[in-house]
Amino acid sequence: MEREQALLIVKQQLTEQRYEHTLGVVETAVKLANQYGADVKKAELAAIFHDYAKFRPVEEMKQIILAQNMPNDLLAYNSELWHAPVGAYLVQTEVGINDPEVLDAIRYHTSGRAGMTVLEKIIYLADYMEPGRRFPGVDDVRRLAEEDLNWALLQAVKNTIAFLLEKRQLIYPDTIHAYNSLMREVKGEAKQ
Ligand code: DGI
Ligand code: FE
Ligand code: FE
Repeated sequence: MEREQALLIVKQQLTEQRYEHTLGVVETAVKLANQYGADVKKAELAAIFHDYAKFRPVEEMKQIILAQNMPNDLLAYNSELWHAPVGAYLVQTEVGINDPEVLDAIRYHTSGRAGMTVLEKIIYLADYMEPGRRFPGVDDVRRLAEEDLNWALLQAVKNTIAFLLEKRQLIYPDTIHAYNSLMREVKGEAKQ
């Protein structure tokens, strides 16, 4: 699917502000894909659609998680997590995108997971550090991203976990698994 057509489709699903965020994620993801040798077209498509389900009603997302046999432990954690797997499903069924790598990048863009692909890492990181994001620590992550994808992502995941701890929120296990897996990667140990 062409960029302009994809952007028109997603624009209808989002607020103006969320659409601007999406354009920032696209710009950042394309840059990271060029830098780290990922498929630029896939990065662009995943970035365009990563928040496709962001504004679906919680009840609709819940029904999709149950009906599609998604990990139902999701329902025991923050509903902020749900738009990612539900988005992957809706982008496939409503938009007709079938590339499993693109769909996985959307599916894991919020939680992360163990053994993330380069494309998944790029989308997580682009979502975290696009130019419109302004929170403490984001500039450190932007600097790290110029040098090393894994270190930048590790810092972003660490900041996210610290933020959740500070707010006394639950932490979804895949986020912890992402952290452990990246830590093993940067330490040069076997991936797990
Ligand atoms: O959709 P966005 O706002 O662009 O960003 P996102 O998809 O990364 O959603 C982030 C929100 O999800 C963020 O405010 C933190 C929240 N969240 C809640 N529980 C968890 C979580 N994020 C992670 N990584 N893990 C959690 O367990
Ligand atoms: Fe999101
Ligand atoms: Fe986002």
